[in-house]
Amino acid sequence: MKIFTISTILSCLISLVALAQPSTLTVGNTTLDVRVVIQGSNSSNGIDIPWEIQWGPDNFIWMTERSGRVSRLNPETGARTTILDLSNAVYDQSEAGLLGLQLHPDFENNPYVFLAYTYSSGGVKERIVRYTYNSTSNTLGSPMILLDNINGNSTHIGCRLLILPDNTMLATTGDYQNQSSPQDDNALNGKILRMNLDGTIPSDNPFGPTSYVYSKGHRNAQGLLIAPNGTIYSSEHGPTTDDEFNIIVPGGNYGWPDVAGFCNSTSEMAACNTMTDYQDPLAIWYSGSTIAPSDIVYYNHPAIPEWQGKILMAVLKAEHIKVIELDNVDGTTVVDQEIMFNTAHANNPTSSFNQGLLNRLRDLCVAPDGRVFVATSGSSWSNTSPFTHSILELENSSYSPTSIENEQLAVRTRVYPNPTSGLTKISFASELVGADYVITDFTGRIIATEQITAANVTADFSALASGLYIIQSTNGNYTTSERLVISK
Ligand SMILES: [Ca+2]
Ligand SMILES: [Ca+2]
Ligand SMILES: [Ca+2]
Repeated sequence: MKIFTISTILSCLISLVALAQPSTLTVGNTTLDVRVVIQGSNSSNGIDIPWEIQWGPDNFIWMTERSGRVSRLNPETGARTTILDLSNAVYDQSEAGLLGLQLHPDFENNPYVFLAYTYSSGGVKERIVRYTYNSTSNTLGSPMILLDNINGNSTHIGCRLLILPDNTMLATTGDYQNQSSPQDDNALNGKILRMNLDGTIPSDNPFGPTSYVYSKGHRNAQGLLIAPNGTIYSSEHGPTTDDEFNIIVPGGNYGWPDVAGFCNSTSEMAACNTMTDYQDPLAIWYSGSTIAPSDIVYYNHPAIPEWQGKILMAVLKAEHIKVIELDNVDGTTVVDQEIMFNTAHANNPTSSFNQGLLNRLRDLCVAPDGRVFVATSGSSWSNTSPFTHSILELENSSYSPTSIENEQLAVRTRVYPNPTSGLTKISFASELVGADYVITDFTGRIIATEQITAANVTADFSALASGLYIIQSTNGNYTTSERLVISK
């Protein structure tokens, strides 16, 4: 007769404890309600290793799972609809599978979904493919391969995608456990690649119009974001030390495999001296261990004031959300960082893992109303047990936008050209004529205030530095907020 041992019973109890999500979390003076939107189960409606979540213009969460499903998830009800099942096509193993997802920024007119996944074809490869969303059938179809035959592996395969304001797309590739690739300009691995949204190479790529390479010397970048000021940030997994937080510049060399973390040892400094445009990270975690940083997002909403204007990083191994505060001049230095929801790790950051309140965190997305959604991935590297893979909503339910904002009708402002550098045409809705318009930079700092004297005006932006700005105006029942990109 088989009886349960004490250790089995204990591990069951520990599992039960680990399953429970906290119902609230504290961020400074703010209390966040935690709600499980959907969690893993053995049924087809559960989820298994959610890799990417992105808020869509339809107010659904668009989600990949590593095993090969793309879904639209109703964030209010948790109902999910699989709109593409690539499980027969993807190579799903360890870190590899269906990974990155991006929606076209003008999805109403260009209903494209960009995916990155690994597949088997004479070894493991990875590809980046564009699908078209059919809203009638609620499915993705018409795949168009943008780039394939990139060398892959079961680990170190990158696959984070990011579409930039100039309608090009960045894609991270890992070193696929081949350390000669990151410094080889002719290899696609160990790089951040940049392509047009049809898969062609942008003519202004830094290594010339025949190279997809945007930056080199990467090991395995798993996070990419563009801040409102136009700066691109990335998180990257280090070997056994030195996870990195980088600013990505075109043509930059991020050092791997000759440099891990800061260029600070004798051999590293010798290597750095031979590199063109070597870039040191802004921060590392740590010189004696790693945390496994994943998705990064820029939080720019008053709903959680402690996080506004800061970068949130989902952390896998060390089980926390890291809040990164940058200097408000040009965002090139980390002035503060905070470990959320893992007191043990916060108290002993180089050695305490696996004690986070939310387990391993892989991905984030922010709703337009300031709610943060988190994709969790169980309590260990190999964890596949039900109910530990989830999408959680973090909401400050005591926050409510002022009623005047609720009643205002958002109207479009058209800016041409955009990006721009000098004289620029701005077309406002006629309802706004007579009101002022305000131009702010990414920190919310007011750069200029002008009156809207006519629906069509011409402005001279030649005095503005390159970066992202917001044109805003409010008049009675109407409001507008439009992005303005200055590129010189
Ligand atoms: Ca995301
Ligand atoms: Ca580096
Ligand atoms: Ca180093």
